[in-house]
Amino acid sequence: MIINQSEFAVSAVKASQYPKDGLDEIALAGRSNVGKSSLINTLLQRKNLARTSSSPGKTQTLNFYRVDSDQADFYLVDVPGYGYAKVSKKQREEFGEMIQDYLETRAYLKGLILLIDGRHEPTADDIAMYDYSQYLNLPILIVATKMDKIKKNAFNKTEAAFRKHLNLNKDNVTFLPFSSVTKLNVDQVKNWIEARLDEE
Ligand SMILES: Nc1nc2c(ncn2[C@@H]2O[C@H](COP(=O)(O)OP(=O)(O)O)[C@@H](O)[C@H]2O)c(=O)[nH]1
Ligand SMILES: [Mg+2]
Repeated sequence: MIINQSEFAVSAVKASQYPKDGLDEIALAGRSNVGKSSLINTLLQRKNLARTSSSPGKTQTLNFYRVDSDQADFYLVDVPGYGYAKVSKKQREEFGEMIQDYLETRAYLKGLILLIDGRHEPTADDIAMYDYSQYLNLPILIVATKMDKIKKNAFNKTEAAFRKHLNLNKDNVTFLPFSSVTKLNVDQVKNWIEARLDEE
C-alpha cells in the first residue's frame, strides 16, 4: 500500500461528530505513551501529524486521520490511551464509555491495532484491553512497540512474554514487533491494514 496523502480530519467525543463520508476505519488503542502517535506518523510518513509527547495522557478525544492510499481512502482513528493515572474516576468512566461506544457500534470499523510496550510484559491494563478486544468481533493486530530499545536476541523474549499473557493463536489475532525509530515492520503493518480494507 502506498500512502499518497494524509490529513487530520476531526476530533470526536460522540457519534454525531464521527466522519460521515462512509470510509472504512482502523482504530489504534494502547496505554498513553506506548507510541501510538509515533506509529501513525511513521505509517503516514509524516513528521508530526499526530502529536507525540513524552507527557502521557493528553489525547482525550477520538482523533480521525484521513488517509489517501493507492488502495482506498480510509481513516486511522487514534483512540485515547487507557490506564491514566491522573484523571478522576468520573473522567475515567466517561472515557471508557466514549471508547466503548465507538468500538462496539461503529460499522465502518474494520480492525483494531492494539499497541503494547515491547520492552516489558503486558500490564494489567494491556491484558484487560486485549480481553475486551476479543468481544468486539474484529481482526486484532497486536503491535509490540519500541523494539529498537531492546537487544535483537530479546525479540523472542518479548513474544514469549506476550504469549504468556495474551492468546496470540486465535484466528483474528496477528502479532508484530515494531519500531518507529528503525521502521521495523512498517510495511507489515500497512499490509495488515490493506487486507482489512479488502474485507467485506
Ligand atoms: N525508542 C523509541 N521511542 C519511541 C517509539 N515510539 C514512540 N517512542 C517515544 O515514546 C514517547 C511516546 O510516544 P507517542 O507516540 O507520543 O505515544 P502515545 O502517547 O501512545 O501517542 C515519545 O517520547 C516517543 O518519541 C519507538 O518505536 N522507539
Ligand atoms: Mg498520542
